[in-house]
Amino acid sequence: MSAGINLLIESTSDIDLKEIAKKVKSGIRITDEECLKLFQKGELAFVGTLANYIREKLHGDNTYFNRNFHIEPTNVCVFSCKFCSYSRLYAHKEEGWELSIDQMVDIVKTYDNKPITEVHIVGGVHPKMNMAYFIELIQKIKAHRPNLHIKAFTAVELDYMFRKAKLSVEEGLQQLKDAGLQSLPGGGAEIFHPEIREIIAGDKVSGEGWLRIHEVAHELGMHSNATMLYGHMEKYEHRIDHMSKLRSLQDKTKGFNTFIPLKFRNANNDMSHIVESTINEDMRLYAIARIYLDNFPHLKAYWPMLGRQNAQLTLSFGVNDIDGTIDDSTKIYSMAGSEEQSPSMTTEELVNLIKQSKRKPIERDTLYNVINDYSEISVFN
Ligand code: V47
Ligand code: SF4
Repeated sequence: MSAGINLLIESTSDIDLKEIAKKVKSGIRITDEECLKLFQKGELAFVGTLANYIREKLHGDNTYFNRNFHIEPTNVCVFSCKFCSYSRLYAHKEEGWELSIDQMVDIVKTYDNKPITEVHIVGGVHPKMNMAYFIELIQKIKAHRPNLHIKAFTAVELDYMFRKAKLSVEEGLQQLKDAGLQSLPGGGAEIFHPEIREIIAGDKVSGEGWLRIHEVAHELGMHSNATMLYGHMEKYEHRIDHMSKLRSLQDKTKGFNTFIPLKFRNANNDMSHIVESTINEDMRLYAIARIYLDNFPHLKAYWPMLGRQNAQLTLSFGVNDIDGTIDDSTKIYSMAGSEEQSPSMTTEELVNLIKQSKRKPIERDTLYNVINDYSEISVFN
C-alpha cells in the first residue's frame, strides 16, 4: 500500500506538496494553509494517491452501501435558496406536493417484507407541518416497523420547527428522539461562510445554527452526516472554512459518520447561469476532503447526484461509501438536472458497480454495522 505514496514523495519536486505527502504518510493532520495549497497546486493524480492511501488505511477495499428509501413530505418551502430547483413557495403551493401522515405511512408499508434498514425523510420547510405532525409521523412509522432506522430532517427543517414550537434545540431534539428519531442527515449545510451563505441561502438557518443543532444531536447520542454544496460561487477558502468548522466540531463530539460533498447542479434554478464543475474538479474535491477531514470515518458519494459512473470513479479518490438503493422518490437532483432522472438501483446493480472497481461491496446499516459482505455473494434478494 505504501509503495504508491513513497514513490509520490520521491518524485514530487514542489516542496509544499512533498511536505504534505510526508504528513499524510505519517498520519499527521494538514493545516488550512496546506489544504489551500492542495486546492491550488495538487494535480488530480497527486491528491488521488494521497486520498487512496488514507482510504485503504482506514477501510481497505471495503465500500459501503445501505438499503434505504426516501420520503419527501413536501416540496413547499418558506425559504428560497437560489440553487434549489425543487421547492415551491407557499404562495404557489398548488404547484407542489404535500403528503399526509397516512400517505407517508403507506409509502413505508410498500417496503414491508423488503430488507430495507433505513428511511431517510427530508423535504421543504412547510409552514403547516410542525413538531406535532412530525412526532406523529415518526411514532406511526416506528409502530409499524420498529427496526427501521429513521434518519430525518435537516438542521434547516429542525431550526424552523423548534422556533415555531418555541422550543430550545435541546428540548426539540429530545422530543423527536423520544418519538423515534435516530439520526440526522447532512443536508442544509451548503456553505457555512456568511459571505456566500447570505447570497445563496440567506433566509435560512446560519452556519453556526446548523453546527449547533448537530452538536446537540451528538450530545444526545445521535449520529449525523455533514454535506457541503460546492461548485457554484464559493472560493477554495470558503470550502476550507466549511470543512474546518466540521473538523473542529468532530474533534469535540465524534458524532459525524460521513462527509458528503454535493455537486451543484444548475438546471431549473436561479443559479442556472453558473457553469457546473468539471469531473476533474469533483474528483479533486473528494480527494482533498478525504485528506483534510482526518477525523471523519467515512466519505460518501451520492450517486443520484453525480451519476453512477462518476460515483464509481470517486472510489479511487477517497470515497468508501456510495449511499444506498434509492427508489425514485428522490426528486431533489432529477429536478436540478442530474443525469439520474429516476434514481433507483437494485442491490445487484450496486454490488456490481462496486465490484467493477475492484472493491469489496459491504452492505451496512445507518451506523456502519456490517449487514452483509457481498464480495463472495452472487445471489440477491
Ligand atoms: O441541503 C439542493 C442540496 C441537499 C441542489 O445525509 C443541491 O445521507 C446540488 O443533504 N444541486 C439535500 N445540490 C440532500 C442531502 C443528502 C443527500 C443524500 C444523503 C444525505 C445524507 C443527505 O441537496 C440540500 C442542498 O445542499 N441541493 N439543490 C442543486 N441544485
Ligand atoms: Fe427550501 Fe431546502 Fe430548497 Fe432551500 S434547499 S428552498 S430550504 S427545500
